[in-house]
Amino acid sequence: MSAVLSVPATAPSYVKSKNLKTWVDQIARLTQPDRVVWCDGSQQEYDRLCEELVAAGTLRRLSPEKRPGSFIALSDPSDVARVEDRTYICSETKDDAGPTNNWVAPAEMRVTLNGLFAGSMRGRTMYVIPFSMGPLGSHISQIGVEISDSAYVVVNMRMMTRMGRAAIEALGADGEFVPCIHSVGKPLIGGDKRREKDVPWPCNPTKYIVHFPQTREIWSFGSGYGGNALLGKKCLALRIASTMGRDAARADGRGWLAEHMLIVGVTSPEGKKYHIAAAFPSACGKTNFAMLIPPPAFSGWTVTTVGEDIAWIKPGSDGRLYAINPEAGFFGVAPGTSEKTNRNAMATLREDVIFTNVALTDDGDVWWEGMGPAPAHLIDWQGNDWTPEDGKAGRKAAHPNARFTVSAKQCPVIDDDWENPNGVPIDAFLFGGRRSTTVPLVTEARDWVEGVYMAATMGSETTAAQAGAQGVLRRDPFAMLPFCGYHMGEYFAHWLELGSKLASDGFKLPKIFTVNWFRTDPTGKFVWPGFGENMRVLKWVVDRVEGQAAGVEHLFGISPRFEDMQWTGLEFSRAQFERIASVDHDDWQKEIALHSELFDRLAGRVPRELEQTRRALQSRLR
Ligand code: SAT
Ligand code: MN
Repeated sequence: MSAVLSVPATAPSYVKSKNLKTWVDQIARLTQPDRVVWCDGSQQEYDRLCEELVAAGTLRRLSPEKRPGSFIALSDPSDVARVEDRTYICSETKDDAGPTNNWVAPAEMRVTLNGLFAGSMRGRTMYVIPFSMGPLGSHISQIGVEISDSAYVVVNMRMMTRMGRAAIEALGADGEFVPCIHSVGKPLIGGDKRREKDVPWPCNPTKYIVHFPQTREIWSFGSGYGGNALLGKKCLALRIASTMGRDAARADGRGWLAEHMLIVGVTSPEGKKYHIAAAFPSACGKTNFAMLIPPPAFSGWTVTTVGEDIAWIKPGSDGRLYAINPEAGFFGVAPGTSEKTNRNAMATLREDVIFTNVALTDDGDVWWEGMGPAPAHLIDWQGNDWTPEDGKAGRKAAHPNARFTVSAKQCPVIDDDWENPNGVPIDAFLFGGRRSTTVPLVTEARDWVEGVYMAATMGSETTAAQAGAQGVLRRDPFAMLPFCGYHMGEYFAHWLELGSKLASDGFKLPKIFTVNWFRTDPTGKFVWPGFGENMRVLKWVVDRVEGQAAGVEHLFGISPRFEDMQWTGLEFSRAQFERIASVDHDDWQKEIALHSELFDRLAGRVPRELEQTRRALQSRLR
């Protein structure tokens, strides 16, 4: 059982780190909780907290027959996605954060945060949540400790990370940890007079998601939603870790990469295994791609999941780049997931899942748009009655950014090496945005610089994963726009420098490709079937890695012709292929203007090689 302690917090005897104890005391003095609980990560603790969350109305237990061990949470309607405009990188200088991040001077932000957090946990329990990003005790893992007043955060963190006593033991007496402070806000919500215990999803209209890269601290206020509240994920494993990887380059001349990438293993019928890391913006199908089931015509090929959201990538001692998945669970988008689109995800979700903002069926199960035919009656994500008539009127039963939280171990195609502390060797990087026009199905970069250019200038139409308008085309370099913890121009330079350093050290660098599954026809329908059929693209990619597939050079890289891809088992005509593979000069004139716009925005910090690549592309267009 976890230790329940009164304030001041006496830590359990297995906590050896003085720094940790001092910091916990300090935060308890600031936030003034009624009690402090050190989380040990045990099953009993998880079960007890789930019971408490059920009693508080935050969680509802699903049918033990239909969905054993599972729960549904319905959030406050104002707290359903990451809040990018409330997310800050508080580096010493504004220039360090760069023009794509919000910045406030650290000292000023500390004053604001101290004001918000002072007494913010009064009447509440403060949980101390130790966790490891990466396998426990591995040399490449990072320990974090999240302090939170949300039990929902505790139970989600237990699935998403290696959480509890073992992380404290890995920290030992002198280990370093990333301090993460999270509060959903003050007990009285938004000025109304309900008691906190009557509010099933406490949160605050004021939200701040703040990173201090220099001191490697995270402070998050006001939101209980995944990416804003589970601080090991985007905040630590991407924003803080990306700065760690850059800082490491200053020390060893190489450094490493923290990327918004899934990692898959692809095994050929001959038994040769490849590993691909692929970056897509949030809610663009990373989870589906990570669990891809090859179509029948590809019998003998298997795809296994190493990770579905984040990759940490480091140079190995054998001249290759290795990637690990720092997470232990999946926080995936539910809508659109079905037996047809992602059978492996559906199998992963059979039991022991926390669903957030999906719809509840009358028999105690879950439903969401895209799962299959809608039942005659549901409780929607806002707790209201819902019938298919409402659906026809355009009211969604599940929020478009509804999520599932589940342990990666439950995935039927989890890769044997998914917890290998050395990671897996990467053969290719894929970068893909959501583009209804312009960008062809797949293009190989001719070299590292051209690949970095493709990734740097990537655009994507926005989704429900971030608060704000959907379907707006924006530049999302490397799918890292909301997740890079320092100046984006410097991030490009880090990629380029790592590549050239490793090349001169005799490394075999992964090939770089850009992909787009999302081209539409004039009626707005996707032309490419996607999902399992993406195996056809994967095969072309691994054949290119082997030097075995043909393609043609065009404006900005090499793409397959119709006859260069395998079509058995799919009715897909040359004309359809043309729709998703064409490179239109007028479209590319407009596209390259958007590249220039991005580079202008990063004024003076875009590496020379990328400027040259843009100019070369421009002159080929003329
Ligand atoms: O909300 S999360 O950041 O955890 C998921 C995502 O938007 O990619
Ligand atoms: Mn993501």
